[in-house]
Amino acid sequence: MTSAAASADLLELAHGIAVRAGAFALEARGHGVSVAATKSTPTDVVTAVDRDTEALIRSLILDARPHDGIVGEEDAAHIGTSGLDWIVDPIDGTVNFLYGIPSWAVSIGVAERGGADAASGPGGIEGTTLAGVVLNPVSGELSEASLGGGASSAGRRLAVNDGVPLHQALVATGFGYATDVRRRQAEVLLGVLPEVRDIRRIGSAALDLAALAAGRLDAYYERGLNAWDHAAGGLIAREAGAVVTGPRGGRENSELLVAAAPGLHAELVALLRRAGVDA
Ligand code: LIP
Repeated sequence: MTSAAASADLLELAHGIAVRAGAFALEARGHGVSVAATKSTPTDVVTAVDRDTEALIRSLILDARPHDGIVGEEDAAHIGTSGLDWIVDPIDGTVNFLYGIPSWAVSIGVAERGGADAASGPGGIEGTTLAGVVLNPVSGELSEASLGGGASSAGRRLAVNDGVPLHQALVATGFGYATDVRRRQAEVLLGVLPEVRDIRRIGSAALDLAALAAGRLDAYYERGLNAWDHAAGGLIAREAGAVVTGPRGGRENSELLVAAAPGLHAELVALLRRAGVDA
């Protein structure tokens, strides 16, 4: 296992790369943005800025750490030999980015392959996340964490809201792109919405998890995420005191992610199970 000092060094590198990538994406957006291609559905879009920003992030990572691996949303996996993988979403909240809604993020996580946490399933982290950065380039808010080092933003320690009962909870969620998945997610929402304070759909898992860590949300759940959506934000939320789980209380993956302070997490898992989710 990598030492805390090494995790702190990885975090410092991820922080600097995220700042440079965020400035690049923000500047590029100022010149206009258009859809370069679609992926799983006609509404699952990618822009040239997504691709160019990921290319910049990849080059900065490999310049600094040429033997590391990279798993990114917009390009093929780069296989490394160091045992460390960088898990990158250059623009999380792509639709918000496309529409000019100021809620999108550069998300960069670093995970150590293997170990007890290795098995997480599709859309999960193959190993243990050591460092994570989530930057909203529009607001400038950067949230970050290293394993065991706590979570912070602008030097302020982050902590989830504790002691919030389910019926008082502000809960964020999100929806996939495929019609059948969205219909099922809406059915689950019918069981959740009447039982909580309210729902927020921000459009970026990374920003949802950073907001949870900062106490601007009480809980977050979503189904259908990719590893790059939640790698960094999941560590930030955990280091801020959240319990983060996936299906049947295991590790989060593409099937499910549930995150909240301990007491609320248990209540939300029970509610999701009543709504038919294998939480
Ligand atoms: C987004 C996720 C978000 C989800 C959106 C989308 P992308 O990732 O961060 O939580 O609800 O549908 O998948 O596609 O913008 O990188």
